[in-house]
Amino acid sequence: KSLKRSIKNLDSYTHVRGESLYVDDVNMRQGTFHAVVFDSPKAHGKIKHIDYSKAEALEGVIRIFSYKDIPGQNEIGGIIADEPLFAEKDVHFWGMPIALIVAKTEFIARKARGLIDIEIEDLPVITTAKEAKAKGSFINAPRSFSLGDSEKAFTNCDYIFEGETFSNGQEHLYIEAQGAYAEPMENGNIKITSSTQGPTAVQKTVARVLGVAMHKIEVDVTRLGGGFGGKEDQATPWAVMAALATYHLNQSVKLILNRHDDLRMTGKRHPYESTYKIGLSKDLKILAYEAEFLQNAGAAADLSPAVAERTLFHATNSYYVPNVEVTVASCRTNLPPNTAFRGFGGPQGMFVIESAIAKAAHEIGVHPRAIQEANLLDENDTFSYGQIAKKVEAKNSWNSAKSIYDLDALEQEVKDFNSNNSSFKKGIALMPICFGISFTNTPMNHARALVHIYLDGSVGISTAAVEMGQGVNTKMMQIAANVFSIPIEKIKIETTNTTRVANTSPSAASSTADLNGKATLMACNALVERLKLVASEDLNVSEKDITFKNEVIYVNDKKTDLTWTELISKAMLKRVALTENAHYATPEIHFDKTKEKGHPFAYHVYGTAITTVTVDCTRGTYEFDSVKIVHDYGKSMSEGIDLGQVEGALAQGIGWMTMEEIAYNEDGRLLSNALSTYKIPDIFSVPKDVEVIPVETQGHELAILKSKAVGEPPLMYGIGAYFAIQNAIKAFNPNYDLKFHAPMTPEKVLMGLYGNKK
Ligand code: LUZ
Ligand code: MOS
Repeated sequence: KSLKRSIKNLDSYTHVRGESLYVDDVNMRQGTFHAVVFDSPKAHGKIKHIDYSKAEALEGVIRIFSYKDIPGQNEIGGIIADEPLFAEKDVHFWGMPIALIVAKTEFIARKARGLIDIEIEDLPVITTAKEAKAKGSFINAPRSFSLGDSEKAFTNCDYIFEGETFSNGQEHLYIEAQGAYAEPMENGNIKITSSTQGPTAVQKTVARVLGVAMHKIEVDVTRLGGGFGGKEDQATPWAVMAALATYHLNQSVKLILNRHDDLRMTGKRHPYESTYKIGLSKDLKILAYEAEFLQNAGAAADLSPAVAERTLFHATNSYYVPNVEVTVASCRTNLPPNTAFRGFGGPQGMFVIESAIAKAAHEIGVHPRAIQEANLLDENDTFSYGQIAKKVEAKNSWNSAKSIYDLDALEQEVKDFNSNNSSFKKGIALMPICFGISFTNTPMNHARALVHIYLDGSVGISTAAVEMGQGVNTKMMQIAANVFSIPIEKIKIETTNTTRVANTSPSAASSTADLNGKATLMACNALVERLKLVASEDLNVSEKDITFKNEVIYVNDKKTDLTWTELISKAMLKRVALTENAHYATPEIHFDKTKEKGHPFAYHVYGTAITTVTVDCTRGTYEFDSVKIVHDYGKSMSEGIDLGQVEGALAQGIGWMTMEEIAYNEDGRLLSNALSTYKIPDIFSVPKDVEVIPVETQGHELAILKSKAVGEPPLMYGIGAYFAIQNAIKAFNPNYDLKFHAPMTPEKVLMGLYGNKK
């Protein structure tokens, strides 16, 4: 059987015609109401008084809902129950929802919001993780991973360096803002169309807040206009609010945040303030590494403890370090609860060890890549969390990148350019990555698929996979088309719906195609086995000799007259089930949180990026000349889609490291609250040349069809952008006192070029 690997993302056809359906495109019932959220205008305080009377009196306002209208629990926290849907007595962040205004039109609801009077008594505001730590304000107890004995190892080091780093948050900026549409069904049942990565999370939380059983709540998702982690947990409150209004009013309610509301009310990637201590031998081996990560969790736990955990898992990136002691603390502040964002704490951890390496290289007087290269992971090395590294591609991808792209020549070009130019300088940096694939919370690694073959031979597939632009639906179709050997046009991926596939994990952790794809594969294989039995009776041959090829049944590789469609008809007449439900749970993985040891990841994804940048030393601006990547796809099942994931993730990673600057003032108000003050990479700021070459690997049995997970790992290639710029600054200002404070905006480049001298 041959898989068509060069396939395009099939969603692109309806995208370019403007026909793809999002929440805002749902056909509305007559009389649908529209809702707007009233949120806190202070980051921390006691609510003294709220006067809704003027808003309620506005013509067209139906009703305003607050915590008093919640029939079940006023609680939406997932990992920790510490987050109310609506504020009760106090507010904990600027943008915290207080009430929902429901009106005949969105315009009226918005106008009513401006008529609400609120009086808040100010309480002290914490905006940084360091302040939170100083005040003992934490989400939960800190966690540590350790390997060997770092304290002892430091006594044997020839070099020891310590320092601090900061990496800022990042706004998800999905094109489709958060939103949901709730409809009343019979008997108090509610159907919700939601822009969520986690339909079950929405269903469970709606049931909890309304105090009803989960079976009364149906959640349906066609696709998202982007998620990036921002809709793993934080799509839930808006769906719950719409459902609450529907519950009371017995009418459909639409709630879609506009961009300003979305930016202000939702959490982002976690900013981290960290300290490190790195110890090396004369031959540049990292003998010991310690780090303390202070995670700015915001005002509620959300997914922060899980994000923090992943920071520890990736604290040593793709290096083997024999003695490690790393600790992370989730610090409670008065920012909107920060949440999942592509990489999920991994990038923040990797930035710190790359900073430590850059610092060590600068002080010792070698190129950072000498240290990177001397410490790359090998087969059978141990990660600090106990997993033994297998099928390691760290050195393979590194060496391939060096030779395929002729690193010596690239470095020589940079050197020559720098000796011939005084007001422009080039910098080059290598960035190896190693990212663990699986939800770090082992029980979440499962999925189901429900596959129907209809009596005309067409196929419908339901899974938990949420299509958010990553092309997972196309991958599911490829899997079924390959197993059944029928054209992709005969396969439809149904919406993601909690009544067809229940109790699901969110589409996250780069694992959606692996988990749901494996379940789909199992269901399709079971159907094929059943159909072979029917064919063997019909053709009077052994089922072992039967294969399916291009919609025709073959016996011992010889074509028969029996077609796929006829076989399905025959199976129907024989009363054979043409539906299969399969369950997949990743084998082999386990983790013991009491020991912080185990085998949490199905496998790891590797790769290396070479980034070259030119810095304008008059203006502090920069342009990326090229990013040249060798990436470990395993055996990519959809080359175009996977390349798109690498390119998109790279741009997003570069944005985080260089230009995307989240700013809150000391009162906790978001200053970067519009696209005029928050810049993401556009066509003018992405690298002029991006090359991605697959490293030759065999893939992994636990990856779907040996095609490795691709969603998150390549984001971390973007970290190379920071260090490429830093190397260019060093070429201009050799006395530059290295700072590790991302993003590297042009302002910071200028300070590096002309200030910060030792
Ligand atoms: N979400 C989650 C994730 O709940 N657990 C994870 O381990 C994870 N990893 C990456 C992205 N999202
Ligand atoms: Mo995610 S950061 O929702 O995989």
